[in-house]
Amino acid sequence: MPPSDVQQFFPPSMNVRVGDTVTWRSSVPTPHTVSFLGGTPLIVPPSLENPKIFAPTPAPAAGYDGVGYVNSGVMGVGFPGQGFSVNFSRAGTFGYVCILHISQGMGGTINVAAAAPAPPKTGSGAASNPATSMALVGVLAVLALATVGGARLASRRAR
Ligand SMILES: [Cu+2]
Repeated sequence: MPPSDVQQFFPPSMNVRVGDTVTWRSSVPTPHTVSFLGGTPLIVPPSLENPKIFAPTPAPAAGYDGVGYVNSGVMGVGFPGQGFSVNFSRAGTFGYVCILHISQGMGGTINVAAAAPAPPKTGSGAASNPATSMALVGVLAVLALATVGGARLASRRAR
């Protein structure tokens, strides 16, 4: 049996909170994208040569609210990007796809819950902005993975 190539994100869905940042990483040579269409039409043609797909379209600095096109650009070993991060500014369920493999159903979902309530004031004066702290401690690393010949799937959560 020849080596197979599994086109999927791992894990396929993730639960985070408003203010969290999700990072996708790829360590495989197969090109992939992490693309939130956010109500925009699918970019065609879905090819590596299409500059709208090849180049990153980062999320707004204030965070992604689920509206509009956000794209990692082509990621993978040998391609410009190996990682891509999106900070989420609004609660909701946001689907994303790999434009290059959308016909194979390669997609995922980020479920964004409301931000955690602020911790009680301690009076120490050292409390930081809860949203900022959440963004720093809430970084999740997700492998957007295709496997070739049984390469190990990996998922990492940094806290
Ligand atoms: Cu893909």
